[in-house]
Amino acid sequence: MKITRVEAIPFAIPYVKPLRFASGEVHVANHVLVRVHTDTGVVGVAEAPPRPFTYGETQDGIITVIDTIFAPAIVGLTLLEREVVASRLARTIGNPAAKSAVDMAIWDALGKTLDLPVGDMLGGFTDRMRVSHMLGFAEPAKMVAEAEKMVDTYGIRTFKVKVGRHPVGLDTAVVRALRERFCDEIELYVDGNRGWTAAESARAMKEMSDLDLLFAEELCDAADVMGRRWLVERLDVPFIADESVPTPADVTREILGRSATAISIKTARTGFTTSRRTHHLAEGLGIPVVMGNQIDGQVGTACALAFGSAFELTSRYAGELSNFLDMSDDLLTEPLQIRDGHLHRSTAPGIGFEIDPDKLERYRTDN
Ligand code: MUC
Ligand code: MG
Repeated sequence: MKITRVEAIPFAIPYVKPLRFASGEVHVANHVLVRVHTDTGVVGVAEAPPRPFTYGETQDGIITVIDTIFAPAIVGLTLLEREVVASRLARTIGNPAAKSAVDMAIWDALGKTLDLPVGDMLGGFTDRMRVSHMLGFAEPAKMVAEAEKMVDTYGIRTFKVKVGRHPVGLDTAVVRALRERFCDEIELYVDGNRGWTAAESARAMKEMSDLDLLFAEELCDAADVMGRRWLVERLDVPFIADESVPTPADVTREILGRSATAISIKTARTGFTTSRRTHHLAEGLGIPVVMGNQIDGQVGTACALAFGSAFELTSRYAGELSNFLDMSDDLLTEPLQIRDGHLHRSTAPGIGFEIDPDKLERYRTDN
């Protein structure tokens, strides 16, 4: 059960439809596949998506920090020493996606070694999650057409609408068009990725007060400390902190400081080990949790599904598990299938996916 080697492999898979939002846009999945090798021949796998606009990480940076700092720090430890791994990784500041991929690959290797699914090892609450689809910036008619396709093809009935543009009417028109088209057939919430000021957010939310929104997420920057408190106090829906809560300490600060009333857990930035801490903290604080998406590929989505389905609190709301649908291809031997609006987690040992060696060969960029 000893870790013998950690590999960080860059790959690039283009998006068919780029995702655009207030803090950036993604055209190509330039991710890093992380493989943790062990002395028994078992290999654990996970992926790290670089998100410079959210955490400052780049593809090259993720590979370098894993190759030069994380791998030497953990080679020789066993798969059971996950808290030792966490403590050694924590000596380096930041780098959440790189740390998380290493952590989840270790869990994958442990599950494969023990012949157990990671979702069961983490909590085993359910075997499925409802799926929420993220609608990136486009014309209202295009966003409605995309939602129609998601409802008809995949049975998805929860949508997170990206907002944060100027004038705010650009976005409120989209949300209104969606509500008018689907009436109470769908759940709707909005995510501003810090694009608006607190005052703009308040105005937009007032304009949408008759549209039955489920949540509002990160509409303005948490650095606008008093502005955000002022906004959150005025809202009559939970305000989700996403990029402002990359660590459990951030969750405590934002929630006790009243700048948020709900959180997004993303396994891409807190892995399984820290996501578990964040989950327990959220349970103790009594706040809603939504499983978020870091614009993950299918490997990352399988990780979010394994974690989200493990607990009651993380599987209560639909999880954001469909961004991979916008990619032109992926790395798995058996693609994830969304049916009737749900993703079912695999019962295979580990996180529950296999990498197709031909696909990895085609998309890796280091050969
Ligand atoms: C989201 O929920 O914000 C876009 C930026 C990011 O950090 O994550 C995605 C989705
Ligand atoms: Mg968000």
